[in-house]
Amino acid sequence: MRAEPNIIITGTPGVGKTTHAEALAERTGLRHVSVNEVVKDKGCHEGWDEEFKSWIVDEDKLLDALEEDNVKAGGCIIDWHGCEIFPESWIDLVVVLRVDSSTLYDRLSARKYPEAKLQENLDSEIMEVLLQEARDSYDEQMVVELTSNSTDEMDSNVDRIEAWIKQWKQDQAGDGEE
Ligand code: DAT
Repeated sequence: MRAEPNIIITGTPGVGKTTHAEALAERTGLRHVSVNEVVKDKGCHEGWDEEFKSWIVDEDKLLDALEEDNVKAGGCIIDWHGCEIFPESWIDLVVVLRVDSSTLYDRLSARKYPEAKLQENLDSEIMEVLLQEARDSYDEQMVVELTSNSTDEMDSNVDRIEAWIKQWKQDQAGDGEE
């Protein structure tokens, strides 16, 4: 039983996961867990992929590191371009952020992604790979798809998730009293 929920913010690189997670952490006091940073800092990888300029993640090591960090106790906003590795029992809500292709192209170009990596991520967004992964891995009611093309959309997403957290806590408190 968790006193505070665990929320995954997932989606293709560039959709706005980090920006959303940081805004939510600031507003709610929940902890932003950047999985990319855990992978890097705790060495949860099998080396560096030069073509894709990214770490080759060792999922077992990553889960061990998150377990050691007591993530399953709750109160975490988990930010990663994947969600299927987390046990369903750890998670209360999965937010999948989506963007239009042209917006994603601009954001990933600004990051100077190599061509192959940029194209792969654009394809992944068009094919709804992360949305499908979330739907395959979690109960349908736990998965929410939100668009993140503009700052207005981001503000409204953050409001909505904050309201969801408040409601979740009220529900938990209510359950405890019965
Ligand atoms: P991610 O963590 O998914 O890779 P990010 O949070 O680093 O994405 O955002 C990538 C860039 O896009 C960054 O410059 C901030 C900008 N951005 C993200 N979400 C946005 C939104 N809803 N409206 C406008 N800009 C956004």
